[in-house]
Amino acid sequence: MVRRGRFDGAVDFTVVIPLVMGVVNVTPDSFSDGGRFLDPAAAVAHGRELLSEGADIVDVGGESTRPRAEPVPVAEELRRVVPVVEALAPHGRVSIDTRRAAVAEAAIAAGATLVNDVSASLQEVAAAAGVGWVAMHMRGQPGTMQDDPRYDDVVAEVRHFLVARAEAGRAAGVDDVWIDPGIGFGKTTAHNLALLAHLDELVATGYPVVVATSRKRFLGQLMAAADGPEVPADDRVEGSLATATWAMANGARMVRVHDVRMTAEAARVVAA
Ligand code: HH2
Repeated sequence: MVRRGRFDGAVDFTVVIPLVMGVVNVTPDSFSDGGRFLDPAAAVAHGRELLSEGADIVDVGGESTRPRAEPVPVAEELRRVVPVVEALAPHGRVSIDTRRAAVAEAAIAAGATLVNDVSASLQEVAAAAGVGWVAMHMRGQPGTMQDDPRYDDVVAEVRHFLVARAEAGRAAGVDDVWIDPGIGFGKTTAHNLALLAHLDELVATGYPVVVATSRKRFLGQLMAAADGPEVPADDRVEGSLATATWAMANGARMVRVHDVRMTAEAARVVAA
């Protein structure tokens, strides 16, 4: 989002404020908010609250992709997300967080204008509908992706994969292609930190970068006191804001978060 104005009535400024994507998980088992918004009315109310807090887009998902999550039948995923997308679309921009073409298509018909694709394979669906597409990197599948993930050079391998997927998206006819390193998707804490430390290498590809660290497990490890227990998901807000701010300051054009108000405020400050 571009913002123009003056500080202290003296200096003109034009800044590009990174976008904030707010998470609406219509699931019983998401790692941080599972079960809270499974009821469609609760999910819609939550999405509207996130929009009022400054979310530029709300990301509706009906299948948890946390480590060891069980796949959800397509009919159940459709039942969870379509009414929520339909109810939120008149109030703000909506993305659909799915790995399934049928779910993406139904959500687009209900008003979604961005496919947030952790499988990085739905470019044809996005192209056919003329909507945006986020290609995310994942090593393996959610059920097993955290079983000893290994890379020779995580930053180079993730960048190579994402550029190839982004080019496939452009070739399919998607105008609005985003790339996302997939923090926590088949990655150790060291891999996540390497990707965050070298975010500039993804930014340098020229494709706009999305980063989603919000409440993820590596933060629970990093936030823990020496020899202390891992900090639980609900108490990872400060780590989430620190890493979202880091990502924005290093060129991410969108961050996907559970805690929207504070992240939107941080986005405005980072941009300035
Ligand atoms: N992470 C999650 C879900 N969707 N989409 C993108 N583009 N990037 C991500 O890193 C990403 C994502 C996992 O987080 P969450 O939705 O909070 O949990 P769950 O998968 O358990 O529903």
